[in-house]
Amino acid sequence: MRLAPLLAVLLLAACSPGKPPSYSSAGIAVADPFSRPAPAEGTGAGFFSVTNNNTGPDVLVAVESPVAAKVQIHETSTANGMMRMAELKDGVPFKAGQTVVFQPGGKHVMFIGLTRPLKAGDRIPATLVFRNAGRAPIELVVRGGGMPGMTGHDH
Ligand SMILES: [Cu+2]
Repeated sequence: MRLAPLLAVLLLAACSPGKPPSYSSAGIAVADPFSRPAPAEGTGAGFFSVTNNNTGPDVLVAVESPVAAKVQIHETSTANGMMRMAELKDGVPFKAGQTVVFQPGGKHVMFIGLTRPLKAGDRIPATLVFRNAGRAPIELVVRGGGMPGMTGHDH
């Protein structure tokens, strides 16, 4: 019977103030959503890991946020020593039960034309829009320094 230790761990996690937030709605779980500081009218990025806990496949078709004029789903890749970003116009497919990690150097959300500065400690509202599961609202915590490797990229 492993239930008691598991409960203790869950309670501990829930009470720990430093724990990164996680969200779950419509069968979609989002862990540790975060962003980096960025100036108003600049470009910000969002990272998290997303799990499709539903029984069928799904597609993350869009991300919405009031903090930017435009929000796109991007993927960074390196070819011949050059780093480039491309918009994933068809979204990000998920199998049932699959977790996809959005992280620096890989898939990320791009906040283009920030309507306000993103400062460390801020929480940015955003909504992940899935083809089947629908809308999953989250908040990204702004933390850390600037975004090395993100400057100089033309959007
Ligand atoms: Cu990008």
